[in-house]
Amino acid sequence: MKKIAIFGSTGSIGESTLNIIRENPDLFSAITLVAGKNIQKLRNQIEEFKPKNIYIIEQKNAIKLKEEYPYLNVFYGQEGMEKISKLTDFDIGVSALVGIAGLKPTYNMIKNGKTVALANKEVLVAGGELIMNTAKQNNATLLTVDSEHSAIMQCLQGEKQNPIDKILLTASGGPFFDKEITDEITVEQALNHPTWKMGPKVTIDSSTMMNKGFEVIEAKWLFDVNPEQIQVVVHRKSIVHSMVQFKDGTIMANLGPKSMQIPIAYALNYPNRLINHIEKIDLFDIKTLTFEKPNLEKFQCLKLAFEAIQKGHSYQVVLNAANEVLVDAFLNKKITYMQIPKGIQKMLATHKLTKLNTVEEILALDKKIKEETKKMIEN
Ligand code: MN3
Repeated sequence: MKKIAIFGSTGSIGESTLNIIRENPDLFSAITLVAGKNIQKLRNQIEEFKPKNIYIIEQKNAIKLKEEYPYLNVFYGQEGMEKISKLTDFDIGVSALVGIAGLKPTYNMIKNGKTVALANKEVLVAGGELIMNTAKQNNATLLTVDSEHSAIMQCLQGEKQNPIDKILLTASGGPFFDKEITDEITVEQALNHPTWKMGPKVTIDSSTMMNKGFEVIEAKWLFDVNPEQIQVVVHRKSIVHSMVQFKDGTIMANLGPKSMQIPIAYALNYPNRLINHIEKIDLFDIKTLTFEKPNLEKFQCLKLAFEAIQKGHSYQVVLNAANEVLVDAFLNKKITYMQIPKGIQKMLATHKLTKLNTVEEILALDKKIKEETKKMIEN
């Protein structure tokens, strides 16, 4: 029986993880549930999954839950997050908190040499170099539940001795792949993603292809390749989840249904596959698969992500922080669509490479860039 600690249990990755635990009660249990503000959802999860440790942000909610469930270890606030992420009573930690807030708790788990299933993008985009070094030093295992990276991980299974020639990272292309990108693009148009239903920030990142840029950065760190070895391949049907090309010309591809539950289950039960009830794909229904090259002049955000990799780790922190503030400003109709890449470019241009040795240094740079980006938008 594997004990799972879920950081972000009330979000969509958290719920999918609990789904898998629910369907496989003899294989998994949820020992730790970390939620944000949604006390009622957390309460339902406590009733059903009987965890040992829980976290909720606000103290008053923590007090309530302690009264209702006196046998639970209840944590809250920043200090509570430090403590709960340093517990070692679990087998796999699922890192699915939203935003940069996920970085420190994930770092703590890795520092303790634990196995972590990564869903939070910031952990590698902002934490890249530090996270990978810390994992190596402490013998921690990093698994990923991002569908593309899970696909790559699966393509690399049993291929340790074979160097990678290229990673072929697939992308759906978003709503504007076949359209022109102009300043007239509205929030509503950008939020209308053709294949995936996601939160507003990620949906905008998908439309600008910044989401793919972040995934290029993740792939660079996870699989230890150079940016020239990563080719983004636009594949509109999202049937191929990514591929690896080897030096002999062989391409290994991972195909399957569009369901987050599959990569999550693969990480939880790694390296074994779990049986599920998800509808299988029928190749005769699909008939054709298409692959296209993204235009980096059109998708400036993707180009900027490649630039940030070339320039080094601290540039990736800047890219992520500036993007977050600019996307928020676009969603609140303070800036136009094209001002997102323009703003990021400005922030990258004024940055100088700095060595980031601790999580605190990364968080400080993140904060500084966010403040500067806000100031830039106001002017
Ligand atoms: Mn993905």
